[in-house]
Amino acid sequence: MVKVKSYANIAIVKYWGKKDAEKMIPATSSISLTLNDMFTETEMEFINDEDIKIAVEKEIKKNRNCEDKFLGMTDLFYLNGELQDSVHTEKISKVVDLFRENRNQKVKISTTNNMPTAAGLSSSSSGLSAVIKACNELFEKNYTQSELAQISKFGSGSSSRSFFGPIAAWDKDTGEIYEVKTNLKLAMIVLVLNENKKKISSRNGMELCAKTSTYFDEWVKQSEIDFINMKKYLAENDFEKVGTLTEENALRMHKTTETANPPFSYFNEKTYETMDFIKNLRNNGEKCYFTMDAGPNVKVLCLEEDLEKLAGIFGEKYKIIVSKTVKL
Ligand code: 2P0
Repeated sequence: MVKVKSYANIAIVKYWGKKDAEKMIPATSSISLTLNDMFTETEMEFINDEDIKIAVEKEIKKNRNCEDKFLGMTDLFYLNGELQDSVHTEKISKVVDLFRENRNQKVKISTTNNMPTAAGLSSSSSGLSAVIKACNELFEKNYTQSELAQISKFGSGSSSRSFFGPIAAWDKDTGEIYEVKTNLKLAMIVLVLNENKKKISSRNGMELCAKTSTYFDEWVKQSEIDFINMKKYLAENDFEKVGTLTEENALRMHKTTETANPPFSYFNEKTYETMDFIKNLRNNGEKCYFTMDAGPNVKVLCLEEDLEKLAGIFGEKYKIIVSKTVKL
């Protein structure tokens, strides 16, 4: 059995749209923070048909009338202790296929997230990258971090950035995934406004925006400038400019949802209130900036030195996850 740990990442320049879905070429280059306190732990081992039969029978006994959900399972996938149905398992099986020689090499994967799953808290980035790391060990491939990142993007684009930290970039033109250097010690506070699963997955959301948003071409053009500038501001250790651009880039990404057909939004009322709250704090001298992904939750970008103080302020009003970045 192998056991691995992988970290979630949150983008400060967003990946939103695919130029070529088959080759996994993103429409936009992206930059993210890899977070020390938002992670997935994954165990993986080889199993046989009998193991699958026993596990499925146990599940059916526990929960009658669910036989159909577990038909044709070829691997076992447990998420936070619960056996996942064949549809969810198949998604992970396809990722394992990138490593195994044939489907007779069956595996049991047990994964635990220390954060809510699929609420736009980037559990897919840590989850997928953890499966890739586990496969690398179980199938004894010895791939480098760069090679693993390149494989991981086929599981989920954002997961590829979790192989580098504290800051990672994914370049749309060269395809490279690499560490970005800065002397800034960045950190994040996730404000958990809603723990429910998101209504529109990132994959479907970005596809709809790329196909129908009247703002999409402009988003792609501006994002190219944002990517260059963000790298410059990080190299210059200019936190104010990094923060300001983080907010601007996030709002531009979300503008593509408002201008899609049909239009949609990942935000709720609390998201808007929270953005205002953060702006007010800033007007009062606090160094903090917001960003949002494919869900209503707000992530606060700050400096590590202000983490404790800001956690105190946000903790009074919100359920929070506080995280430094991790050096990989
Ligand atoms: C990001 N997101 O850069 C952006 C911002 C969400 C909003 O990458 O289709 O789950 O598997 O490549 O990686 C989430 O997208 O999508 C994401 P696929 P993924 O973090």
